[in-house]
Amino acid sequence: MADTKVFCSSQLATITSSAEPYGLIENGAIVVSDGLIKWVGAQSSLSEAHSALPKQDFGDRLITPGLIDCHTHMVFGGDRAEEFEMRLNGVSYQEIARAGGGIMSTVKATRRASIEQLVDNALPRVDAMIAEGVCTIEIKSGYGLAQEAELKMLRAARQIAALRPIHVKTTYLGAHTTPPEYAGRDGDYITEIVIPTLHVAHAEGLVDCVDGFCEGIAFQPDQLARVFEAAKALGLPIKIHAEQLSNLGGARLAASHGALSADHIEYLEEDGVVAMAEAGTTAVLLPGAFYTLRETQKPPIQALRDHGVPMAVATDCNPGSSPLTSILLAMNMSCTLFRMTPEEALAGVTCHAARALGLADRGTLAAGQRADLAVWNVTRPAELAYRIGLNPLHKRIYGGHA
Ligand code: DI6
Ligand code: FE
Repeated sequence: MADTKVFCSSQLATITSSAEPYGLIENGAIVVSDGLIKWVGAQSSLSEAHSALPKQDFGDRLITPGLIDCHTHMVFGGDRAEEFEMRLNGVSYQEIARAGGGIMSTVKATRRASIEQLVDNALPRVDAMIAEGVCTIEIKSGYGLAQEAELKMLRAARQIAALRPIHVKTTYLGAHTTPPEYAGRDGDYITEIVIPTLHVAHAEGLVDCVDGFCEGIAFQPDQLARVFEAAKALGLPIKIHAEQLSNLGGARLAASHGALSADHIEYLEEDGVVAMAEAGTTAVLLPGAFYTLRETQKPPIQALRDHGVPMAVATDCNPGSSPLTSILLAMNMSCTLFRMTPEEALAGVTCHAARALGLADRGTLAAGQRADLAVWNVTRPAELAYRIGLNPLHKRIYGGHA
């Protein structure tokens, strides 16, 4: 029992389904051995052997699972602050896009950047996440839109995992939008770039999941279906950006392919919710993009609840529609803008975020889970979603290491 210890505190939010909200355990203890949780319960129920172990008592604090940001585009070149300023000085988004700005300006900057620059630019964002107790992040490609540039983004994401104590799950988003060299030839872009690049990236071990943007300004469902078939042939899970600006039936399509998640979904209707429920597809809600784009159509939270679709919450960290690196602010926004409860918000960045990434080994405090924990200076779990702009993290415990 060399590397076995006990963490104690006055409250554990286990995020397991128990009679208590948040799966709360008062005066709780977590026995950790070799990076895994061995036992969770009340301190008064610790076995004699466990009671004799080294103990770290966090006193009057709250322990939650380490947080998970299950949807980010944190690797990219340049930034879009200038466009933000232009828009607020009266230039329209369309005018900016016609002048080569918008998402294409990020594609240009990403293609120009070296892998070292991409990593260096992303690390402060990753560090901001770590400072808020995040232990797992997803990072998408999708600003390269050409083979080498997409591979560069995915390699940068893998390098980040080697440079920081954080788990990184990579998602290949070659089907983010069609680059200018394929203008008007979306189908050819999928055939000639998206699918061949997926094969090369997969062969290099760079892809954990495959995503696509289903939208009038991006790809149609039948085009993404080809990408999903290619992913399935490689044994890779899929997810989708769907129903963000309009309803093209993207979530239904993704559910029919057994997608892990459908993300954004402001314009999702009941049939799509039902399809997701039947397929076990998680809803990923991205209030940072809703806020930045000043969207008014809210995702169908009540229908998702009624049909038992698990709801995750993420930052969507990207330079255009969600320049957000705070998972705590995403939680707050999910409550204030979408009317989720603080309990749903916390489940959304822990157990349901894990589910959106296909990870069964994290996201709750339970025996067998990874010992990724966050210790907070708060007296009740609702404070995590309630505060705006205060970081109450006391300590992050990653793989059992405080
Ligand atoms: N939805 C979004 O909101 C971002 N990508 C996507 O599929 C936009 C990305 C950008 O504007 O750079
Ligand atoms: Fe996104």
